[in-house]
Amino acid sequence: MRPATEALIVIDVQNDFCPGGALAVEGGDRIVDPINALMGDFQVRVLTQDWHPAGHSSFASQHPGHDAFGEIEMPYGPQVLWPDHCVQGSNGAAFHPGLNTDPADLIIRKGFRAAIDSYSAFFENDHTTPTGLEGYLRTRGVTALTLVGLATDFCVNFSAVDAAKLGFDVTVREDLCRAIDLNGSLAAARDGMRAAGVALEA
Ligand code: VGL
Ligand code: ZN
Repeated sequence: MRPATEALIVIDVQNDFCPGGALAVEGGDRIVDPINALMGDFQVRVLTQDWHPAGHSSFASQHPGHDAFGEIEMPYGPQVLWPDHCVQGSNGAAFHPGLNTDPADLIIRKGFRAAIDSYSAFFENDHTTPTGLEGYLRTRGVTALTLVGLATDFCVNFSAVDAAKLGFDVTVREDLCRAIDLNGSLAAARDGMRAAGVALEA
């Protein structure tokens, strides 16, 4: 058993990011069972849930003339446009049915503000609006994080880099993540995580 100073953060293991979902990540469902098993090793377990209102500004459907997986400039910087996904209350936003959510101490939702996306579990895409997760972990005395989930190159990556910048000791278990890999985004994410001091383990 890991000490109480270590938390497992399970990122966005939701139907829409699994095969058959709106923004399916290849093999996304294959990480579910081993993540369930890994939860047994940690005393502190947090799940995140991508949780967008219908018509969210990250959806390509809201930007006439723009296609999904293209990029636009938002007031807070560049934003990839996505197919409609993880709409609050939809089956796509639900956790994968095989994920054991009972051991979770905290489920944190993100991306619920219509005008701003939130890849990271710590900050929205303006890199300044906090989600509150930092305070939760610090007040529980957590100093080290292991991250798993979907997708490696977006929400896992942004969460890992933010956590490292905040001073947490961060490990990403790449074998328990799967990537979208858009125009080299996986390689860039791996470089960025390493540069931020994140340990990549397979
Ligand atoms: C994610 C794209 C859009 C993720 C969430 O969980 O990696 N990616 N929303
Ligand atoms: Zn999203």
